Amino acid sequence: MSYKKILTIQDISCVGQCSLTVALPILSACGLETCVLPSAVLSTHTAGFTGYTFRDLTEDMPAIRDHWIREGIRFSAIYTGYLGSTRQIDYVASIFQTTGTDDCVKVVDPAMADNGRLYPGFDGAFVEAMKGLCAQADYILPNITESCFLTGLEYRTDYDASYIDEHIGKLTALGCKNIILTGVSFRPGKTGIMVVEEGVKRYYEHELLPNSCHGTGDIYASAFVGAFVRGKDAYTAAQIAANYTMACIRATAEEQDHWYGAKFEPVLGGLIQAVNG
Ligand code: PXL
Repeated sequence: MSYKKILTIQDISCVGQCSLTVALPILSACGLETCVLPSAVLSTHTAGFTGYTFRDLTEDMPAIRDHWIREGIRFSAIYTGYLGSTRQIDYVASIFQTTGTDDCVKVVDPAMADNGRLYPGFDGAFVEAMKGLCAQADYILPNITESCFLTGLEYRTDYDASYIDEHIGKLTALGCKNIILTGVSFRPGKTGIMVVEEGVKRYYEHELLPNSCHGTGDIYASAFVGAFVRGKDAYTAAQIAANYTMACIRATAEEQDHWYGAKFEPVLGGLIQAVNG
């Protein structure tokens, strides 16, 4: 295999098993040299903790980008997650344009919302800027809530295939090239991933586990990117990531107190096997 260098841009939540503390180990386990650009540093993530610190690193971004350009550093893939400010999105777009190899794969997880609501601190201006970034990506990984904010569609928990087709139509109209829509559930007890690549739709349905954990969107996106950049096709990478995420949720279910994240570490071995299989 050619050794791939990937850049991931998302926050460091010092405690909470999400964003960079998840992406870095997962991408490394997938066999990728992983470089990071922290978008912000928080004492914890924002879902369930109160009084967390938040340092926005927007101001550091242009100097970091310019140093990489001077050093001739180029990435085979760039994957973005939770970003720290609306203004930062312009810097991320310029990092796409200036630090990618000619065939750089750009993946955007528009990590900004879940369960029908934006995360604390995000607003309409951020959503507008995120639409532009999604249009520049090769692959986007929204959940249904994020897709609602990107497309203006109403958030629903009960829907049929035509609702999902509307999402895909509107995301495509925004300029999104390939879409991995997560948390798509057509029947009780099941959920899945709708993969739309070059206009071709494929659905991977799997069990809906009774417990859900914070941070599984980041686990899913990181495992998808890891498998995809290692050469799996998008549908296979989507399956590998879904199976791994389920293993993480199962590993977490045993401990009631572990409410703030998913125990992704003990089941990394299964992901490594799947990616190398
Ligand atoms: O998992 C997404 C995420 C990432 N980073 C921070 C968050 C969240 C979700 O709440 O708060 C800081």
